[in-house]
Amino acid sequence: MKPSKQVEEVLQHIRECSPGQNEFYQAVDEVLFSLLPLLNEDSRYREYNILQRIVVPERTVIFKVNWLNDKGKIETNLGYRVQFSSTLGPYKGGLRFHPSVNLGIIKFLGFEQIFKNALTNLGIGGGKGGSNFNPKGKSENEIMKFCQAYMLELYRHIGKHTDIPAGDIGVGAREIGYLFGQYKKITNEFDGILTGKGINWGGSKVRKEATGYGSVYFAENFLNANNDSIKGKICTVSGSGNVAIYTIEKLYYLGAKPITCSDSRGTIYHKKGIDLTTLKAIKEITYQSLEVYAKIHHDAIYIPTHKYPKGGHSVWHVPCDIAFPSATQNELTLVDVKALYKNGCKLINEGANMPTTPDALEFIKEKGILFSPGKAANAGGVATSQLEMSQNASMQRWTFSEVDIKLHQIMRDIFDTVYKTSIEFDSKGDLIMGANIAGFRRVANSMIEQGAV
Ligand code: NDP
Ligand code: 2IT
Repeated sequence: MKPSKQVEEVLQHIRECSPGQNEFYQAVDEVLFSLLPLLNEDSRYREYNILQRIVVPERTVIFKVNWLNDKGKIETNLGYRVQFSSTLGPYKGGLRFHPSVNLGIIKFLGFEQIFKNALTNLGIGGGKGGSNFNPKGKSENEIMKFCQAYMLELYRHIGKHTDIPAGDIGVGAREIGYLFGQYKKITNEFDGILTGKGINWGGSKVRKEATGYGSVYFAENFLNANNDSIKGKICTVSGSGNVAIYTIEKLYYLGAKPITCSDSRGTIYHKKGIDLTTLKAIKEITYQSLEVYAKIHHDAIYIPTHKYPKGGHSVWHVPCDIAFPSATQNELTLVDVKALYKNGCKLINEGANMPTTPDALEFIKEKGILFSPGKAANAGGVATSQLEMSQNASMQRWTFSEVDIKLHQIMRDIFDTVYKTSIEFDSKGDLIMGANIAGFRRVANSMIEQGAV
């Protein structure tokens, strides 16, 4: 059977077996189609049925989470952990707490995580989890209660050699703290079963900053390969969470000017540059809306979502040299990318997971805009999680600069691997193909070596 036919069969099959999982189909479609040059060249992947096998998670856990709200009422949410692939190491990937979470979203994230983790060249498999719990508007006590109830079930599925969750949307240092405390209470063991832990109790320096810093390091490598650099660039960033904040911080360190950020209610455009101290205070300490930013900085413009262009997001309509989508999936649409192109944007560097819609990706390829896929550009977070595991296992504590130097090197190596792979398959500069093939090849070859398990 021709590889293209086989790919189509697998895509058809996942639609029949797992109905309604649109984000999962989107992630799988992108990966499998971009593997065609490799599949045409090497028949082993077909002989060993790798495609059919790799799209099925090794284990999917779905559980009920009952917790007591401040009024003493029991609330119920769904909890998930999808343990997708343990081929390269224990399952590794974040937890997302957001009302939009469903099985299809967790599966898309877990699927992407397999290849991202493979690209780091470290020993980590792929997994993802979370809940449809909405942290917005909840008290500190309710968040703690929810985290404890969630861990009361999750604890039996994780372990330092089995599965090591971390943060993602809605799960930051605070939630990791409550989750860890509960795990320790249940098991009576102080174990490195989560990453993103507090610095005083087993966390690693730079883990908080790692995804954002790593994303900027990746962009710098890509620009350098094109005889350019970050210095002096005007940058638009979406989101205002963990990834966005530390992308903005590193952009300033490297002499660029980040002029936007956004949240689920609106966008801030601050022409003279985003004030990082205000942003951190609003998003890391008081957990407020970005509207507050514009009340503090009168020269900043706040655009609420109801004023966004039809089918698009205002953040991408501000002229820039580089765009850093760093909020969520499908946040950069065809309408948006057309505006970026018209305004002369040179590079789109994905900090979030799958932020670009498929039609926007087509347009990007057609126009030859430089593009860094998330599974390569945002891999600095999970890579630094592995550095945290490594410190926990060896009972060491590395300094900020020791970890940062390692992160910097890992991002360079990922870029080199992805870039060289794109050249190997005659698509110089198509880093989507480079990332998917390089990640897949490492996992698939290892699957063949490990036999039918
Ligand atoms: P945070 O929860 O810290 O921040 C998320 C940001 O995105 C917030 O500003 C949030 O706004 C906004 N956002 C979330 N969902 C939506 C939505 N549906 N519509 C509009 N805005 C939205 O998450 P992170 O910064 O950790 O994650 C951001 C992205 O990066 C995600 O795609 C995540 O999967 C990815 N990622 C994260 C890594 C990490 O280490 N944390 C590693 C690699 C990738 P609001 O506060 O209003 O909800
Ligand atoms: O998407 C991701 O890579 C993350 N949310 C981080 C995962 C991790 O285990 O650090």
